[in-house]
Amino acid sequence: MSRLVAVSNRVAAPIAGKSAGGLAVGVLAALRERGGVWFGWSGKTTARDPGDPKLKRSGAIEFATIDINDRDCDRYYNGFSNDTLWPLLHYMLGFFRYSRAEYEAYRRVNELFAQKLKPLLRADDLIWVHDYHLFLLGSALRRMNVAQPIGFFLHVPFPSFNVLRTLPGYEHLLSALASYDVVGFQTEGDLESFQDCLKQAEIGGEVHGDGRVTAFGRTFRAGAFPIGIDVDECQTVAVANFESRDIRRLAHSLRGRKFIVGVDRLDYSKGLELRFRAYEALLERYPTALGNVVFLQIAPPTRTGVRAYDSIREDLERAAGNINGRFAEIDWVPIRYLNRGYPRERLMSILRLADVGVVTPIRDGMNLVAKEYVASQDPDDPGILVLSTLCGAARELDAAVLVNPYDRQTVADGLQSAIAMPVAERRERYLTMIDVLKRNDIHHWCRRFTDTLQDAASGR
Ligand code: GDG
Repeated sequence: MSRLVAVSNRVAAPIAGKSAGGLAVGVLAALRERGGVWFGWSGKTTARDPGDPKLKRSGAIEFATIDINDRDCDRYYNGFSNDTLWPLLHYMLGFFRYSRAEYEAYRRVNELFAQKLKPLLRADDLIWVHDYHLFLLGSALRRMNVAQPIGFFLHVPFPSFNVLRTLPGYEHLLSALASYDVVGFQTEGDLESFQDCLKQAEIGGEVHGDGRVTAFGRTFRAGAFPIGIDVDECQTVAVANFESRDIRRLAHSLRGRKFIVGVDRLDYSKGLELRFRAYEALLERYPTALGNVVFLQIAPPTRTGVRAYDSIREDLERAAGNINGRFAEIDWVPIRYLNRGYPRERLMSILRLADVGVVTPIRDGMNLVAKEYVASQDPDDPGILVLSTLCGAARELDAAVLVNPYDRQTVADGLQSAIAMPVAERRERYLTMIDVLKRNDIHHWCRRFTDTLQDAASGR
């Protein structure tokens, strides 16, 4: 079997359970099974030449990390990746900014990744590039005559052409994608958007019926590969920590009240303020909820230093303060808002404890928390998932209570119906969803992508 070389902007620290972020969780689980190399940025910057990658082995995974040049790092990461591409790909043009200097830095960092990765490669490697920070890596590697199979997986949505063309030079991104042997998306909808972009007159691409597309003089595969989770790991961890002191303390503090939980990186795409307002609507519309429901939102900060992320933190603190000020009693606080990360084991047990998992992004490629919430439940007395129709996971988890996150009344009604749902219906919905999760777990996702990549490259 070929060696798998995964490449992403950041690599997870080789310590289990420390990472907050879907890409890291997914790639780590995939590499744990198969072994291989994980190449990416160390998180540090340097004023000098970054030198050779630092290598560190942990079990079956070899971590290879490089520093990035001072002058490019901020423009590449906070700038083009997170202030330009992230809002663009999430259809959130209100946050979109563009600077050519930032794009140039992005291009140079993609070149740097290629230069530093190339010497580590073996002839029979499969290279799997992850996410929007590295759209240009495949083309940079090809220019350096790297002939190994290279696949690309986009963890976030792919927008429609009318949104994509907001980006000056969007053609360069599309043409860079044509350097890969396989380009993978989370959902059929994202795939269709991509195919539609290629078919535009100015691109002149062609979509063949067999999963192949032709554009920019190259024929390659494009497909939907919805990412899964490690269902067994999730269940095991959730159960193993359920009796820990922390979880018992949490359970005790609830005093038999219904418990709603949300876990999201602090990101404007996750719809947190709307969610808080929907919870407020629940308290307004359903007097039985007053004093009888607790909502815990865990939101570890990410991308601190990017303007939009600093202000969302303030907005949320204000909203939580408002709602608590309005409804709290001396022995009950409606929202517990925790602005920090937790170890994975604790998180999975908290999910298991919750009667309702609320996952209401306003746009999300997939959303692993939705899947983890379902997987962590007790099959005899499962909680129920309230899920946004605007995330990729809604396609597979259509037995959840589906809501449009922009409509606070609908979300409030969804929360209430989840709280009041009889156990027989909860079990039925759980069985439907757990079955989907087991059939398309993280191992299946990894195998499907790498098999397609191997196959595409051998037919090249
Ligand atoms: C991107 C796409 C796509 C969260 N807080 C903590 C923590 N987490 C873990 C969760 C989950 C992961 O981070 C978050 O994954 P999501 O999928 O929900 O969201 P993104 O980070 O935006 O992920 C997304 C994903 O990539 C995979 O393709 O689904 O659409 O945006 O696993 O449990 N983990 C720990 N402490 C925390 O406080 N340890």
